[in-house]
Amino acid sequence: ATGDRPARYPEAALAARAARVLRDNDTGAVITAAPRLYPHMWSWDAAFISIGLARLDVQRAIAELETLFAAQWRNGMVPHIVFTDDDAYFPGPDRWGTEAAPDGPRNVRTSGICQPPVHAIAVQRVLEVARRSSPDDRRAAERFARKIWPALYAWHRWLVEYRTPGSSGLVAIVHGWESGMDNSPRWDVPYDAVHPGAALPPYVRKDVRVVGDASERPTDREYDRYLWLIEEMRRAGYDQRKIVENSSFLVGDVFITALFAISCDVLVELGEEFGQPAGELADLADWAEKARAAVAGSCHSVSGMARDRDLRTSRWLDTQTIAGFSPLLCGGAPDDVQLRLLSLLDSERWCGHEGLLAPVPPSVSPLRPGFNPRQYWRGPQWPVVAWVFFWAFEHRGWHERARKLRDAGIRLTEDGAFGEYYEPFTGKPLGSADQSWTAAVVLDWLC
Ligand code: 2M8
Repeated sequence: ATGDRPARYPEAALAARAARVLRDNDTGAVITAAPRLYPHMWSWDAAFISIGLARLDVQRAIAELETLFAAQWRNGMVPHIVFTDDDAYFPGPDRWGTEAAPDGPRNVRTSGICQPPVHAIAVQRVLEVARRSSPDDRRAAERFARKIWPALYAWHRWLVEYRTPGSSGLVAIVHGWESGMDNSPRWDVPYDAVHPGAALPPYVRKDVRVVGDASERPTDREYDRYLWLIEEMRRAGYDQRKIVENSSFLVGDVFITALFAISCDVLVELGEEFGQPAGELADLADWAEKARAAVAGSCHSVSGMARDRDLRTSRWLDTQTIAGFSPLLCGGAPDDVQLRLLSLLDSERWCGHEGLLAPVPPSVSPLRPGFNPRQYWRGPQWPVVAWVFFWAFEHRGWHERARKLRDAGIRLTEDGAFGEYYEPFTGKPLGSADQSWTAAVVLDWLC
C-alpha cells in the first residue's frame, strides 16, 4: 500500500526539506502557495506560511504578512489572492476585474473574495517564535504585532459588518472558495441552486494541465459555478451589500465561524498586551462570544456535529465533513456534545479507521457515501487542517491530543513530498507537490 511512498525522512532531514520548499517557492516578493499550480499569494496560505517561516527567518515571516495586509481592501476585507505577474493560474486578475471595485487596493491586483480569518493566530505564533529566537527578532515581532493590530481589527470588523447577515450568527460566505474547502460536499446543495447563465464568458482551465490527474481536482461543472459567482460579483461592482443580498450562493460557514471566534480571542490577548483601545477589545470579546454561540447552536441534536446553513433557503446542511468538528476548535458547545464529538473523531468513522496510513482526520469520513480518497476536499487528508486542530487543542490545554495529531501529521508527510493533500489509505501525495503551507506546518511541528 505504501508503494508510492519510497522515502521516510528522519525529522532533521524532513525539516531541511521543508525549509528548502519555502525557499524555492520564494519569488523574492512573496512565497507562492505552490510552485506551478498556485503561483500567487493566497490569504490563509500566507498566514500558515508565515508560521513556518518564523522558524527560519522571523523578518521574512513578518514581511509575508505585511505583503498580504498591504493588499487589504479599504473596507477591511483581506482578499483571497494577491496576484503576482505570473499568468499560469486561472482565474487571474483580468477575470476578477476588481479594478472597478471602489474599495479595492490601488497598487496591487487581487481577487474579490476572502478566505478564513486565521491571521491573528499567525501573528501570535510568529511573536512566540521570535521571543525565543533573539532580542532583535523579538523587538521586530513586537513592533509588527502592535502595528498590524488595527488592520486585523478592521478585517474582523468587516466580517461582522458585511458577512454576518440574519439571525444564525454564522459568518457567511458568498463563494465556496472563501471557505478554503472549495469542492467539499458541504457546498453541494447550495451549488445546485447556482445556475450559470448564458452570459458566462468562455474560459479555459489551467489547473488540470498542472495536476496530471484531473480527477484529483474539481469538475468542469463545479468550475462553471465558481466562475458564474465571480460574474455575479463583477456585475454587482463588488458591492458587498448587493452581493450578500442577491448572489446565488450565501451560506453560513461553521468552520470559518469557529476560526473567527478563536482569532478574536487571540486578538484580544494581543490587544491587551499592546494596549489597544478598550472599546475595540470589548467588540472582539463580544464577537467571539456570539460566534461561539452560533457554532454551538448549529450542532445536530443526535450526532452533535456542527452544521453550515444555507442562508438562501434557511436550511441546515447536514453533510458530515471535517467542518462538523468545529466546536472542538472554539469550544462553547455543552460538554456532552464536545465529548460526543471527541469520541466520534477517534472512532472508525474518522481517525480511528483501521485503513488509514496515519490518524489524521480526512476531509470527509471514509465511511460516508460519496467519500472519494483522491479528490481534493471530498476525502483526502490535508496536513494544514490537522495543524489547525493541533493548534486549537494546544490552546485548549489538550496537550496529549495535540501531540497525537502532530505525530500523525508527521507520519503522513514524512515522505518529504509536501503534497497539497494525501490519499488516506496509501499516503500518496496528491494535487501539487511542494505545497508551501504543508511545508510550513511541518516545520512548525518539527522545530
Ligand atoms: C485551493 O483553492 C484555489 C482557489 O482559491 C484553487 O483550487 O484554485 C484551496 O485548497 C484553498 O484552500 C487554498 O488556499 C488554495 C491555495 O493553496 O488552493
